[in-house]
Amino acid sequence: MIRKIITYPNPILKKQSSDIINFDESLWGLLDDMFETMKSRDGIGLASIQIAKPWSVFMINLVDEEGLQKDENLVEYVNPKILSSSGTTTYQEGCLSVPGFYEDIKRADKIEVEYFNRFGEKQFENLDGLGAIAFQHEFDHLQGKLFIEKLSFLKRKKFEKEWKKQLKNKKF
Ligand code: QAP
Ligand code: CO
Repeated sequence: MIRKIITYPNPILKKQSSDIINFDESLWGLLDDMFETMKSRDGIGLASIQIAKPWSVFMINLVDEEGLQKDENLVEYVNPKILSSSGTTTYQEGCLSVPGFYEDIKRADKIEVEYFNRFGEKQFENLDGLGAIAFQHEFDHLQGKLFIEKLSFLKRKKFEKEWKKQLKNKKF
């Protein structure tokens, strides 16, 4: 089922997500809905809180070398943790909860992570490039943080101005 994606400044987006305890049908149903919802909006990443469920879950579906987004490249992250990070990189980020706004964000370049898959099996991954950026962006959602909170004071002002204008135009 396609769910509604909540958008800034909905206060739900500021909630802390809680760890999954039972890897059962309720988790699988959530993950399936998230995938359907993310695909319907051409997203590459989605956290559970964006469909108003404060569970420690997100997914990432990057495009391959040919620029194709394939279902089999979907990775579901349950109860994720960042074990270590190094380097810095900058990327023009966007977010389905802040539609139409993109800005350069600085993050770690390489990360080592652990998480559980939907069956409760523990996994480890080393991420770099867009994978590392997407993981950190989604991980922030679990702490109730949006990428716009990482902007400089001036860039944040620019965002708030653009956002107000957009709201008035009733695009969303
Ligand atoms: C998070 O973002 C991310 O504004 C996922 O109008 C960000 O899927 C991962 C989207 C940066 C890696 C790098 C945004 C779609 C999708 C929009 C997304 C929009 C339509 C954002
Ligand atoms: Co986001």
